[in-house]
Amino acid sequence: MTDSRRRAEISGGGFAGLTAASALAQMGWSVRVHERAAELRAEGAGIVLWNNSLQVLDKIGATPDLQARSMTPPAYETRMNNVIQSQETLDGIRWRTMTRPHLHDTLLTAARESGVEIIANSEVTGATPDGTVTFADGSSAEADLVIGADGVSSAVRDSLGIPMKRERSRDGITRFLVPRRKAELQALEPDTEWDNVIDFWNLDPRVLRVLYTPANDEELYIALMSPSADADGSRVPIDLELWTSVFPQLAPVLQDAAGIQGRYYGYQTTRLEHWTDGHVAVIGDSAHAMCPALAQGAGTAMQNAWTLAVAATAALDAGEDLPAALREWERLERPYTDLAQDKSQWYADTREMAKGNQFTGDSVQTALYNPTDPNRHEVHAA
Ligand code: FAD
Ligand code: 3HM
Repeated sequence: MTDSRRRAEISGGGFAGLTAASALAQMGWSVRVHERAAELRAEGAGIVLWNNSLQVLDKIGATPDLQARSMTPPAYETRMNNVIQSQETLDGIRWRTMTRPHLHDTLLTAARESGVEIIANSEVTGATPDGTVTFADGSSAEADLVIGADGVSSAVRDSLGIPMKRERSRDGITRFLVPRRKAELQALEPDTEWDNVIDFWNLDPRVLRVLYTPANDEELYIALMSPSADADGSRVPIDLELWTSVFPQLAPVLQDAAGIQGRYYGYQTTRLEHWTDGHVAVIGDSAHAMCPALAQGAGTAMQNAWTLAVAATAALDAGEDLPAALREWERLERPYTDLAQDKSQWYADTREMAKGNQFTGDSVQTALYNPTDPNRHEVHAA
């Protein structure tokens, strides 16, 4: 029997690709995800998600799984030279911290349970606007919708020749997952609430920052920031003596980090002239890699994955032209992502987050967005 369902071919089994896959499969599509790597797993350490992506996880049925191994810290605390600048309790804002492997496992489970076919060792080499996707083994496939969710070096995006601008910032970060060691930290600084996210900044005499983010009861995400021009600050494995001399209160967890190779990641922003071409759309880092200041790269990837699935399904249900519907999707949705990108880049360039009390106004607009609300464009003018 032939499969009469709509077909989607997705390049990339990261947060964007798996979210789009689950959404489309649940809307009745036949979906294949092609992942270049031999195994489906997440690189990196910890992650923060906000209302915009948590709403999408609700819709694809992944929330119970996610909740089981994630947390909402009591506050986002900012310190300068170890002096508290602010403790933002983020009242009324839904947010959660977790490890990246846990988020990825959660999305993989949702995709498998939704009937998505996930193919590892399958490298996409490109796509054409008519909905053809080509693979490294020389084969090709046709689809109603092709999604490029293949990250910052996207083959789908590059094969379409979409003009792109890339900007690099002066700072960057090395990320680690280490044991919490709460009792040891408490012994060093008994008055500290070690369940908080704590953003430890030092700007003078040297720019070094540790973003301390509990991910669950056992695991801690720490991100060590320094300018790329600072050879010792950006060295991997980390220079333990340097980091403990500036952050002695974090010595036990810095010691664990020093035992991990790590990779220094320079902040960058990429902007595309357009996100769609015919039957092809790009989402996530493929379309809009951003600085991590507002912790919205994956969040906007998942938000765009959901709204793309809804827009494509609605267009085909109504017998409308899909390429036109994809262009309209970009027009309506892109401003929310552009805002997060611009603001994150501004924070990365100015280091203004060090002042504390930054999660207000424009900085939380994307976090508060609800991509699953049919009236969202009236409620949240971008
Ligand atoms: P990726 O995660 O890069 O996934 C792309 C997938 O495609 C990979 O599995 C890759 O193997 C596969 N692939 C690539 N090429 C091909 C091909 N040709 N064929 C088939 N498969 C292919 N975001 C947040 O929301 N919150 C945070 O707290 C946060 N913190 C961050 C901290 C740092 C330091 C950094 C650097 C980023 C952070 N981000 C955060 C951003 C977030 O990590 C990314 O935006 C997100 O991972 C992008 O997901 P993606 O699925 O688009 O791309
Ligand atoms: C969660 C998070 N927030 C901010 C940064 C940053 O500014 O580098 C990184 C993060 O993982």
